[in-house]
Amino acid sequence: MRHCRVFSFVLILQTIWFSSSAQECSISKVNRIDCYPETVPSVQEHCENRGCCYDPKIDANDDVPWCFFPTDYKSYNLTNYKPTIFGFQGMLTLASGTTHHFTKEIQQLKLQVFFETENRLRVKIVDARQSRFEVPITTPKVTNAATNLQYKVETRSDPFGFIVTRKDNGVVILNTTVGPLIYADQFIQLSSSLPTHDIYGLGERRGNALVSTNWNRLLFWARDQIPKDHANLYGDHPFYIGLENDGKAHGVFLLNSNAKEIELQPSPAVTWRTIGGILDFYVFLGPTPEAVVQQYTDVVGKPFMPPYWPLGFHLCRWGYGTSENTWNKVKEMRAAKIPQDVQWNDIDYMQQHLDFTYNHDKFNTLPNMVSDLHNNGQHYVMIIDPGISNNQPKGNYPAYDDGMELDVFIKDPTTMEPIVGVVWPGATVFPDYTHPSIGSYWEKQLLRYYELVKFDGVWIDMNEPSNFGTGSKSGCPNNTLENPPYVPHVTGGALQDRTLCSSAIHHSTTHYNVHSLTGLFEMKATSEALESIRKKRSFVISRSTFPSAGLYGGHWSGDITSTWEDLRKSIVSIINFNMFGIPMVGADICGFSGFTNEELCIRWMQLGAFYPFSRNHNMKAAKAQAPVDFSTSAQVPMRNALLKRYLLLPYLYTLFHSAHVNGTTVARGLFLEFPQDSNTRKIDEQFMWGSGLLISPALYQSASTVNAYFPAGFWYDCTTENLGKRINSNGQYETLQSELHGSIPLHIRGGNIIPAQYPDLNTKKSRKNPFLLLVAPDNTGKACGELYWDDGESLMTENPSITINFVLSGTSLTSYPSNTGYSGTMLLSYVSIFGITSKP
Ligand code: MIG
Repeated sequence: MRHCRVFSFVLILQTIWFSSSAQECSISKVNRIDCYPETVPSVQEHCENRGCCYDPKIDANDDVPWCFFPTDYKSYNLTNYKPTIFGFQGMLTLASGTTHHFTKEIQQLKLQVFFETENRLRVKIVDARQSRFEVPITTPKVTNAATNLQYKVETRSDPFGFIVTRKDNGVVILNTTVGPLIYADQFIQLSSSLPTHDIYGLGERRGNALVSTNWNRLLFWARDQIPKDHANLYGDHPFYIGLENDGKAHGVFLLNSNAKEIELQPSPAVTWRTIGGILDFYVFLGPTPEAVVQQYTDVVGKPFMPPYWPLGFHLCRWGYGTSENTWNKVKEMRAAKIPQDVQWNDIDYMQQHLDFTYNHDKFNTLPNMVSDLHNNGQHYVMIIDPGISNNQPKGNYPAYDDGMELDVFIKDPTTMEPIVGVVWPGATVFPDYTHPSIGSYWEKQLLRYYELVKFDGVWIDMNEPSNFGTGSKSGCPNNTLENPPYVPHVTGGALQDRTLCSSAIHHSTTHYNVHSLTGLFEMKATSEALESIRKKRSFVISRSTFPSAGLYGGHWSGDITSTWEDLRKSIVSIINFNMFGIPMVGADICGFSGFTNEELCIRWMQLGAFYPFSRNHNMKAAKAQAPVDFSTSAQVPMRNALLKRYLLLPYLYTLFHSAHVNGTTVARGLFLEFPQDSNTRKIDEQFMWGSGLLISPALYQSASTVNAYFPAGFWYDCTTENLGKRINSNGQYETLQSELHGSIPLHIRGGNIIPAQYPDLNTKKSRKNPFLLLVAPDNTGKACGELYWDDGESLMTENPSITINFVLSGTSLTSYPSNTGYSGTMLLSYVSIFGITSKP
């Protein structure tokens, strides 16, 4: 066997020798840039037609490119370099005599480099002669170059490449001279070296927090896809954070909504590959990971400020079947004294799955249930899907009739009539959320329904958009949007799989360009409609998201399975969406599909009590999994975990406010908080709330202990069992007790003051209880913290609030109130100072 391999290597070398000069192609395997990303057998001729180097695969499972760019591959040359008021610009011209290796390569490009802030750089490459699709989200307009730049940008002219260096230590953040720029109408590719293997983000995906750089091809195209590894899931977030060796962090964001691949390579390097739009890169210099997230949200927008009530516990399921069953669950929760703020309904509340209707037969008491919720200080959220039935009797279904009148449905490219797919109600058409009239259309529908049922928030599902068929009921035309020269390796194999035709017509462009923006723009329409209907802060949870979605709502991680593996993986979703500027995120507690069991569900309730968005939800066929559906002994740890959440809600709310104002994360991975501590880089089975609270859940079957990592410093146990017990860590693992019927391990980090409030069965009640302070001194005896408070629901434009800073120093604890507009009563009744060794 061994012998054969050596023998075939000899043959390869010969092949290369004959195909191109050995010089150009002698690139070590690790450094190769893929010239033939298609899934096809390796054919020498095909590769050489692209002017690339050929090295046949010996092992089909080998990920090393068999066709790769030679070092002297001709592509664009930079000319007309010229400093501008915002940075510099230049022309990129396809080198003369270059044969077009990719379909419809663009002859001349314009390069614009913006020194937007001292630590934010933007590099934009567009067609010099005609405009191409650009993502219609609002980003900062910068016209003057910033000063005191933390980065340096250099260019190479022939062939074109750019190099971004961190000025203070010379670390090369990006160097695109490692491969050519390819810029064809439907195939754009750029590669760069990476200064580190420690790459985070890039979603939406299932996997570890730390992304592998071992020929790892990540896919981006919104898709209704049960979460599994290596698949493109519901949202598109082409943003990564890199942690450099010394703990500094940078981020790179490609603002592009077309179907994409981002391939991470072991040298390490990255290749961006998109089949439309333009290249529009933002580079963030940090230098802390949190600063990178703040700089990213400076571009895509700061997260919305949630009302207070969604910070409570949410209960949902698909298949309550009747409003009585739904209502009974609420009553059982109350009787069992388990906190609950919000009751939800899934599609079974609707009349034949029609949006903006409810089943007057089975859900006849729905309005009464909602009043009862409101009378008890609780709230109600229901699902809305994008698909609007097109086959109701005329005059009977305004959601369709209004849409036809306003002409807001996505059109079939062949007939120019609304494109028809199949979703829950049967045949449906699809609102074009990019249409200028969509806001008034959508608000009208929601308002009409609001007159029947006084919902408080909206859950938007299926907005990838999902279609049970492929493309449309009548298929898709055969054109270059449906069958592009290159199709990224999207799950399902084709762009139109489980969604609409790529060439379907939107108001000003094609589905090909805006497909992955559907969720984002539906979130915007829904959030704005809710605000104008309720005159209060909106609450929207969406399945599909895109950068800037955090402005309008939150996300749940979709149809995960009731397994221990998915329990563990849920933490990565929480961490990632916080990095994406969407901190209101959770996973279906106890799992969505499959059958949960008592042990798994107890563990999941313990963990889920610390999701920023804490909702138990499952599918129709699965058995009931609300806390009250388990034994009374199981309910004890579930209740206690939720009470602990409610205790800490003032801290969580303060973190959400800080996210809203500063763009910081609410829940974060340890690598984000302790980038200097290399032990944290792989950890994704623990996470933090802000920088003060460490959550170390038990995630394995039959476990009664957790092997938890503690970065250097003081950590104070915050469980009832061991309250105040201190760990003085040098950066070490500790084995923590976590009995199934006990508490989830929680630790307050020395140096923090956590504002808390006596818990209650919902936030309407808990908000009236006295506050407490949990004070955790660091090794110098100091601690500080903050409390943000307001009435929890007024629009932010008319919202009196108060911020109080707390400082422990020496023997005094001082509070410093600021912006004291809030006039409600706030009573502080208890202060707990940890780690005091002698009586004060
Ligand atoms: O085709 O509304 O992810 O949470 O329960 C499935 C029914 C549609 C998918 C959502 C899930 C929801 C379900 N929906």
